[in-house]
Amino acid sequence: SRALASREFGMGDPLALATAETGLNASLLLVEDRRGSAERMAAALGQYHTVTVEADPQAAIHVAAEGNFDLVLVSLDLEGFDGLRLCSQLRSLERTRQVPLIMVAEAHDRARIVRGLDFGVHDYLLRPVDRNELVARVRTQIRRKRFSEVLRSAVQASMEMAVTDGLTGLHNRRYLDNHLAGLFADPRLRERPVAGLILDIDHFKAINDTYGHEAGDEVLRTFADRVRLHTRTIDIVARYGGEEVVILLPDAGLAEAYAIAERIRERIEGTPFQVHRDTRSVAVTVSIGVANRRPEDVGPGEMLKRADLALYRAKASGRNRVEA
Ligand code: GH3
Ligand code: MG
Ligand code: MG
Ligand code: MG
Repeated sequence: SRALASREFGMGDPLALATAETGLNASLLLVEDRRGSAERMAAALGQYHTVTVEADPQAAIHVAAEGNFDLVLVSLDLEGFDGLRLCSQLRSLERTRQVPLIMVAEAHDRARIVRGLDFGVHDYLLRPVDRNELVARVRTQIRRKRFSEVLRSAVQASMEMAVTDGLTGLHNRRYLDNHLAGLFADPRLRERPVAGLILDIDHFKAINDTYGHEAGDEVLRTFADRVRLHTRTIDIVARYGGEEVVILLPDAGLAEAYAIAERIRERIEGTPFQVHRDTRSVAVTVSIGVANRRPEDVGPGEMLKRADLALYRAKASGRNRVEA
C-alpha cells in the first residue's frame, strides 16, 4: 500500500536518502601532472561530476584542505613527488581525513598500492585507466561516503533524542541526572557553588480541564521557551516531570538563584499565554522552590529535596511565589 511504501522509503529512512543522493553531482579533485591522462579522466568524470585538476602536489594539499571535495584521485607517478606521501598527508589532515581517496598507478607498482591500501586509501585504478571502470569506482566511493554521512547524522539525531524531551525540546531527566551526578562526583566541580530551581506550573490540571490536553501541551512548550529565554546558556534547563522543570545554575549562590527565580516567575505571570485555535489567552503562573549546594551534601539528592520542600511551601502559601 501507499502508506507502507512511504514508511519504508520515506525521507526518514537513511538508506533511501543515501540512495537518492548517489545520483547527485559530486565534487572531485584529481591530482595528476600528466596532461593527456588528466584530460581523459576529467572528461570521463566531468559527465557526472565537477572535476578540479591540480598538477602540483604541494598545491594539491592546500586545494584539498580548502575545498569541500567528495573524493580525491591521486596519481602515484607524479614528477619528483611521492603520490603515496600525498595520500598519507590527506589521510592525516583534519579537513581531509574523511574524504575518500583513489590512487592511480602502474600495474607494476603493486607494492606501493598495497601500502596505500594499508594506511586507508579506499581504492585504486591501474593505468591505462579504463573510463567505465573509473566512473564506476568513483561512483562506488561517492555512494559509500553519502551513506556514511546520512548514517552519522541519523546516529547523532538518535543520540540527541536520548537526552532531549520531545515535547519541549528541553533536556530530559536522564540528562539532568547525569549532569547533576557529574557536578557532585568531579572533585574540581565539587567545590563550586551550584543552585537548583524546581518550577511547577500552578493549577495545570485546571488548564488541561478547561482548554484541553493539546492546549496544555502548547502551554508547556511556551513555558519551556520562556524559561529558556530567561536563563543563561550555561544553565541546565530540564523537564523534570509532567509540568515541572528543573534549572541548575552553575556558580550561583542562593541569593542570586532566588533573584533569577523571581524574575522567571514575573515573566510567566506578566504575559498571558496564547493558545492556538482559542482567541482567549490563558493566565499562567508558576511556583518555584530554590536551594543551593551545601558543603555537607554528599550527592545531588539533598539539594533537590530542599528545593522541593521550598516548592511545597510556595504552593501552600498561595502559589505564584518563590521560596528558598
Ligand atoms: P499545583 O498548583 O498544585 O501544581 O496543581 P496542578 O494541577 O498543576 O498539579 P497536579 O500535579 O495535580 O497536576 C499536574 C497535571 O499535569 C496533571 C497531568 O495531567 C498534567 N500533565 C502532565 N504532563 C502533561 C503533558 O505532557 N501535557 C499535558 N497537557 N498535561 C500534562
Ligand atoms: Mg506537578
Ligand atoms: Mg502538583
Ligand atoms: Mg502544578
